Amino acid sequence: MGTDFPEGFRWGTATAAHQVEGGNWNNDWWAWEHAEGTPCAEPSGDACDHWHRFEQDISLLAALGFDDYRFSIEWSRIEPEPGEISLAALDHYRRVCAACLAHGVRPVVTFHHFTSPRWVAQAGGWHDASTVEHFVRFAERAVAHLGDLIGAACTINEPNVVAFVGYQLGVFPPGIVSDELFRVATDNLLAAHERVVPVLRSGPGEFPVGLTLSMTDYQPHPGDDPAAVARCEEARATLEDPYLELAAGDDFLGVQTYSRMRFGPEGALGPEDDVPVLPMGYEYYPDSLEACLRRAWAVTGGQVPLVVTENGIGTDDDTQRIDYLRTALGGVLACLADGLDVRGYTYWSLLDNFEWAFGYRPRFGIVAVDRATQRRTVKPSAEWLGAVALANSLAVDG
Ligand code: GCO
Repeated sequence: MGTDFPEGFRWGTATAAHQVEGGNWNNDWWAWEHAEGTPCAEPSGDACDHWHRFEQDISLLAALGFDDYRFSIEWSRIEPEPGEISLAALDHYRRVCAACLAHGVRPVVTFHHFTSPRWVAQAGGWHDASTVEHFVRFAERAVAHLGDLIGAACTINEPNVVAFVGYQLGVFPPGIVSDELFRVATDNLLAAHERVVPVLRSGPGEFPVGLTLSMTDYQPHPGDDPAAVARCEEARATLEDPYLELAAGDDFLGVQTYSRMRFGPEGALGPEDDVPVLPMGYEYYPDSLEACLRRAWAVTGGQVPLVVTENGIGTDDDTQRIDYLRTALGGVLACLADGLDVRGYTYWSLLDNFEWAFGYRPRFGIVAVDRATQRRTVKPSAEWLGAVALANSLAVDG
């Protein structure tokens, strides 16, 4: 297996509005962070002040060697009240797209990345069908204003996580634990994606459209135990397959993978002895990316181009980050060598940022942020990954 990626393979890095912009007070996550008994470690606050510093950050990622910048637009800024559109917010995101293009970077725009306006949450959120209609209307308005500058569009980020963590674990808003509402929310998220794809394809502008799916390398232990195998299959059938089936009609499928999860006959098993555990609580397991790319390819029948729209590691050990990346990217090369159509790799994240309920503790960034001063510091992993991007090859290691 070679070390070179195919001609045209794209290299990107990613953020999400609520995790980096700061001051997103009008959405369900800000309310969740300040709610009585919240599971959140801390509030997002000013985050990385990316709302004001986006130009500097885009200039930095371009200088490092990245082709793509994946970011999300914040619904609660664009539509602060039902039907009330902020042209100032839309113009802000036009400036973000324009800054990308001015630096030779393709803007990859996510239309929903975990957060919804307070008024949407108060109207029922994803377990109310009205949210589908509201999201379609929002997407129509946003693409009308931004479409001519968009390079690629992700409809909804990890809809399976929005449903599972919000309605089965109760750790994300609305913090409900209900099998029935989990199913309703899942159906609404699937419907929202299906309805918004043609909306985004209608332009203005012409760009590929897809969803980004959280995928996990589910492993039965022991490997041949029927009950353990059944638990893995149940997790895939519930959390991944409905989205993979829907993606069959899309221009790409965004695969977002970080680690594995082991199931024994009785249920989920914790980290395996002697396998490092990361601040997120899951194992250091970079081989998971190849496994999930192969599964996505198989389930979609090899008909949908794949893009790694998130992969990375929350760690304070930047050498460990480079080791993780080297193995994960080796897995991408193995997939390419076997004919899988993988179009690009986007590292999560450009900046150390607000990691949802975990707060700022897990550091996924290749660029450190001093949140007292907002000073950015490029980590060695940023230089390394940027060199891989510029060479389009893992051979940078010599
Ligand atoms: C997710 C989200 C990101 C996370 C990242 C690290 O996958 O949960 O897309 O917002 O920050 O994955 O956990």
